[in-house]
Amino acid sequence: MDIEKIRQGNRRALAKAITLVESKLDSDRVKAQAVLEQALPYSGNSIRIGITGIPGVGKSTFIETFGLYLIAQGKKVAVLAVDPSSPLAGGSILGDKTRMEELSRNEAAFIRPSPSEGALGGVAQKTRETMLLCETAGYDVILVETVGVGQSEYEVAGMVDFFMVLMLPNAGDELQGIKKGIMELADALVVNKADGESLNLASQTKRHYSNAMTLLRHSSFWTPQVLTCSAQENNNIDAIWGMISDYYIDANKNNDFQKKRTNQNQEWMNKLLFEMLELKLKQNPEVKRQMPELHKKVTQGEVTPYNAAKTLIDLL
Ligand SMILES: Nc1nc2c(ncn2[C@@H]2O[C@H](COP(=O)(O)OP(=O)(O)OP(=O)(O)O)[C@@H](O)[C@H]2O)c(=O)[nH]1
Ligand SMILES: [Mg+2]
Repeated sequence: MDIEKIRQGNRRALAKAITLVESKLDSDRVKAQAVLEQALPYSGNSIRIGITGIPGVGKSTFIETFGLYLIAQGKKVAVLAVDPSSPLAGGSILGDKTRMEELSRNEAAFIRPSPSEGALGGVAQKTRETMLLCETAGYDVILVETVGVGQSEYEVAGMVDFFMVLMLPNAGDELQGIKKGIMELADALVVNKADGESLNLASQTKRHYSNAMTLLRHSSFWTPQVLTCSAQENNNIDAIWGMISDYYIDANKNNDFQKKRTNQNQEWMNKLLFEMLELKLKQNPEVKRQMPELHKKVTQGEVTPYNAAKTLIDLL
């Protein structure tokens, strides 16, 4: 694998490296890790932005408009997706490239649909690694899209610098199916579709969430913002980039930017470690052999659950 070609912005080389990273073969995994270690010194120079929201809120439309705006500012933009709902290759998010037609045709944009379900670390692992490759290829802004249902929002929040939740303009709609936990992770709530007849409603919704947000715990140097925009009419998109730029400046003041990434990496490493441990345990032939027997003994009250677990773990 030619890291130089990736660095020069060769799209084919980048796509090839991503395919390697996404491969399910154990032999490819080893190769992929070698490529990633070569890429590491050149990665990290981007701002990573997570975008979530319920189906239909306008994520794809927003990414099209926002991505084109960033490109007009001279940025190179990569769009990745974490879509746990679609185990089929290709995923469903970003499948609708029609909503990102102009962006997908732009030379300064790189759009990659969600990988199919991965082994260790799942889809999130592959997206993290793809992100590093995109950075090596010189993409300045990485947009990671996920649909706001399930667990993937938490995974995306854990891999980006700035996490944004798109909302619909109808206040009172009990947080619009967005869990409170997600609100706590959000660096910004953006009420999309603030246009036409929804303009007033969007302002009301903004006030509603501004109030709601002040009640939430936020363990960060940054005070989450609530904004409105229209992805369709290209309104207030510049304000959103302005906010993220402010965040970047704030985050760099006390080295919080790097600290956040370091924490994310360490947490991820620990998560992988436990996953690997579990896998090793499950694959151990002696564990496999003794497990059913021990289950039975626990059921029959002959062995305590503690001792049964200890017996198995001691086999490793
Ligand atoms: N009025 C208005 N409509 C919008 C805006 N943004 C998106 N839409 C419309 O809302 C619908 C859904 O937009 P998408 O961008 O596909 O939404 P999404 O969040 O990507 O949806 P999923 O991919 O299904 O999760 C489309 O019909 C868009 O044209 C906006 O700013 N204003
Ligand atoms: Mg979409």
